[in-house]
Amino acid sequence: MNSLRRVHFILITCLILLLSGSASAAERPNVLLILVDDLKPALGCYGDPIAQTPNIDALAARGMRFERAYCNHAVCAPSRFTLMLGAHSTSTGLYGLGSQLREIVPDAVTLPQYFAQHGGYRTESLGKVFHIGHGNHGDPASFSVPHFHDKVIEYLDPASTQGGKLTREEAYFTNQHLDRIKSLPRGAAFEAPDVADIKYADGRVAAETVKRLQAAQKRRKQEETPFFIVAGFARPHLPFSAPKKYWDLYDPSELPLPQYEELPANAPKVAGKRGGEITNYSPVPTDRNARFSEDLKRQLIHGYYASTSFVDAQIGKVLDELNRLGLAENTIVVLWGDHGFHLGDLGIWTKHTNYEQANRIPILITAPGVTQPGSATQQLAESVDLFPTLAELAGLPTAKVPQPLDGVSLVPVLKNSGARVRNHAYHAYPKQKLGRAIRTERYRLVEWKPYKNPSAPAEYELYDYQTDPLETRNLVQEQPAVVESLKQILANYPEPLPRNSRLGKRKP
Ligand SMILES: [Ca+2]
Repeated sequence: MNSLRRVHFILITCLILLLSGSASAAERPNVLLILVDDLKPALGCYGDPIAQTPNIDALAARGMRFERAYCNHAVCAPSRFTLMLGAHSTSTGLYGLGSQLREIVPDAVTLPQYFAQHGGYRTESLGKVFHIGHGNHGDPASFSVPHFHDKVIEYLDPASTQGGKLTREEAYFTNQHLDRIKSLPRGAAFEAPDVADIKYADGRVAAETVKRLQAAQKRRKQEETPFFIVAGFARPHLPFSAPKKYWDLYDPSELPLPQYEELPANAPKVAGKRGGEITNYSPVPTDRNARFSEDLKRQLIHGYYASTSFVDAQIGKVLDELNRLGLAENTIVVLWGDHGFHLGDLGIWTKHTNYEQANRIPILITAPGVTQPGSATQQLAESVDLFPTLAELAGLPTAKVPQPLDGVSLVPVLKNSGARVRNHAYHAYPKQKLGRAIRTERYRLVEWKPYKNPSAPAEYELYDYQTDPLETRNLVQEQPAVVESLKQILANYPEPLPRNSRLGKRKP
């Protein structure tokens, strides 16, 4: 072929691809999806003055940071289902830690499955991806190869487990003795042994992800197969088990203590939380209403930050390898926290609420050729948006899947941080009543409705983040017009599906 003919051939090929709106597998970008358990935006790139997270900050500097991103359901398993299905928990009925995806939505096509079916991707998963434990065993149908499983609850110091006994949360996460958890001893809330990163699961998951990237690069070169790799990290989920060197990054006296430790004034009782998951760890008081000593608060907050820095270092190893292999220019990288975390604010620890700290999450998206380096947006975003966003970025057909698709594509925002594709975020959390929330730039409305008698009067909460960022007062009585406008947004959502039968158990 002479050079003129070659130019013609290339131009015609480009035109065909452009007109067909799709590319062959060989041209598709790879996807690296990094999931971090219980990670709130306590990160340098989100302006946290304490956090030491240089690797996640470097990732943010390569792409777009979503300043107003929210999970759809503030606990591990249901939140991960919302990400993987692009569907709200209230659209599927997947509300519980023990909810079985294939029992409730048998023909669901998950995000990686969609990429395999429509884009010829090889899909792989490592570490904490689907929630495993509490009766759940993951979803092998989602991936091309068996899942690389490792621990979430992990101890190295024998003193953390009363000399090597099976502790409550270890049993939950390994599906053992689920009927008698409270008879087991409590494990430590934190430990800081002087060990190498690889001694903990996140170190091993990073090392294995590095190997998978190396193999994926070869496969891409030899067989032109794009990859969709999901790497899930366990920290900063409790227990805060992290090597000593990450604890040493912080001066405990400089850590921020919670500013407001009461539940919001005039809020419905069902909305609040005391005790729960945190009380399964020693030395936390077992009395759910007990106040924590300042020393304990400081240790827990220290543990959260140390665990985040530990995870950051592991993510750095994966991203360094992506760069070294020359894959960064053709790989979409997403970092996502499955929900936020209360560090003693409102007197609440961990998650399981419809309040700001349990629901606001980090979302970072780097899409080569689409996102601007170091960009940020105020666009409200939800976990469910990642399904249609990634599909569009990869040039896959507009997602048509058996499950309801509640997400909207954020691609217009990735191209232009000022573009707007939604004016609120939606999330839900089931307690003694079902709580559903609308978060706008300024307000959050939460509706709490009984399950059995949905026509019974609902209870409401309203918070104004402009005048009361710490959620100290429910303003539902003071601001009826705002309440009414947010109720109208909520009314546009479908009736929530019933809570499944396993709910009602404690949700760690
Ligand atoms: Ca989680």
